[in-house]
Amino acid sequence: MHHICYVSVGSNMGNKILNCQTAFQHIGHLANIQDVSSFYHTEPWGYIDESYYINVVLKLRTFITPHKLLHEFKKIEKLMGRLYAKSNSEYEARIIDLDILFFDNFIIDDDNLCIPHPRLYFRNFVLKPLAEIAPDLICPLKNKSILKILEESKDNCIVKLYTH
Ligand code: PH2
Ligand code: MG
Ligand code: MG
Repeated sequence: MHHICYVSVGSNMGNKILNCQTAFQHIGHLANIQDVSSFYHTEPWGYIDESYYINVVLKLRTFITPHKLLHEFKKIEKLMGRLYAKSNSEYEARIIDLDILFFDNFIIDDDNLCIPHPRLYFRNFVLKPLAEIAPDLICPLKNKSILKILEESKDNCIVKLYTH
């Protein structure tokens, strides 16, 4: 049985575009990348940082379980040199961040994994690229389309299409 999964990819350190592309290569060994949104240049959400992010959303087709995918994503983040703070309650700059947004219409809420991603509704850096590739996707928790969730979003952080 295959699964369809949406993933948020973000970087705000070093060569951000290259970091995202390197992550795509690693992800390509775990899943078939079916779609890639545009790259977006985004204001840090939830904390103050001078370094804007590059954010992008992927659509994946995969045969592995959500927990296995999470585990593999953590391995990719470490392999790419991401450092983790002692505290996990504060945001900080990162080389790469891979977050599972949706996994089929699964609803998971355990110690390690929460799907749909619990903060996606408040984050235009996720909703804008996601709405570009999956406007009609229905969130199984809200029973609303991504486009509708984006329209109702109150986030006013800057999210701009990245142009070279
Ligand atoms: N990720 C965060 C916190 N804030 N802001 C932007 N613009 N992009 C991100 O990917 C991001 C963030 C936590 O993972
Ligand atoms: Mg994140
Ligand atoms: Mg993360």
